[in-house]
Amino acid sequence: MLISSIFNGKNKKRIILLPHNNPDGDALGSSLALLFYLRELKHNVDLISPTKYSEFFQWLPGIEEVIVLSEETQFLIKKKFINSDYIFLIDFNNLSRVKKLKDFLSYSKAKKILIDHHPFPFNFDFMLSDSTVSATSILVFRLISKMNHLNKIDKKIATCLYVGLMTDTGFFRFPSVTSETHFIAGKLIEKGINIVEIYDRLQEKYNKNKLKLLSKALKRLKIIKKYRTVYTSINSNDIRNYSYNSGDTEGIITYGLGIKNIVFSVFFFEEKEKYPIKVSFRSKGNFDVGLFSKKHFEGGGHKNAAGGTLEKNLNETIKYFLKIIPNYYMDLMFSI
Ligand SMILES: [Mn+2]
Repeated sequence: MLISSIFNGKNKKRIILLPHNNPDGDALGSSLALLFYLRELKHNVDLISPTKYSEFFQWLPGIEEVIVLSEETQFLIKKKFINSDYIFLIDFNNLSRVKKLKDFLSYSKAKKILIDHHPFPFNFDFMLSDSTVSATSILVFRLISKMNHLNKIDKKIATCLYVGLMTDTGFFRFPSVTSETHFIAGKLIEKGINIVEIYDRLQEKYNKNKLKLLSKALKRLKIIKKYRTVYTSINSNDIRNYSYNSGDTEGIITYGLGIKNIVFSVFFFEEKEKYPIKVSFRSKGNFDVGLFSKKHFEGGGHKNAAGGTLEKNLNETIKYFLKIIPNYYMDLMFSI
């Protein structure tokens, strides 16, 4: 294996860990776990985030180590990119997800290693890509396990990986959950993590503004019984009124799927007063929202969770969606 030399501890390397923008629990959890692990192997490791992470993750072990790209840090980061031997691309499959760091990546002669579970990834020097697993954290666990280093997983690493598992599986309930997911969770619990505390931390997701945004979205929720579909939206007015922070609309989309017989939930998000409109999709059963998004919203994703965009205003985007949806009558009918 090309990268095994990183893990046998013989040569010290300069390594950058790079999660996607607005890193979620899996991106941060996987990256922080790798940070601890690779430092344990005596490498020189930096964790660099293309954008700020949500305050919600401020409690994660090692989070203070994350260097966020900004006016002040950009020169330091550029230097690190130029001088690095390896760059790990974590929990994303497309370079558009690292924003401005895309340019830095192209300057860097470092070997690029993708660790990710999204389908149809770009090609890099080394690929640890498996779209059948529910979280990138699983791939990190597999990697450490393959290197016979399970003994190096301490409570901090285990906590980070467990957060990745929890958040990307919706607390172990998505269809991507397998016996391996639970096997790994079990191994992490053996490391002494506090699962009650982690669960509580991950549930503390509301502040006043976020709850107000959610209530706006729920009030606006539309149900189209015939197509087993629900949709709702948040517009730029809402964002101004409730001083929106990145991540505040997270989870809104999942509420609609809790309605009996609904298999398709859509969330339209007018983040700024301009195009494009961001659209998120969730489904239950066989209805493939990844393909749906790819075909109609220049997006993509997994079978049951995907996102895309449209270069129209909010009303036009919803109209466009309502025009398409009758074509999927049979697919939605027989999704489950
Ligand atoms: Mn993930």
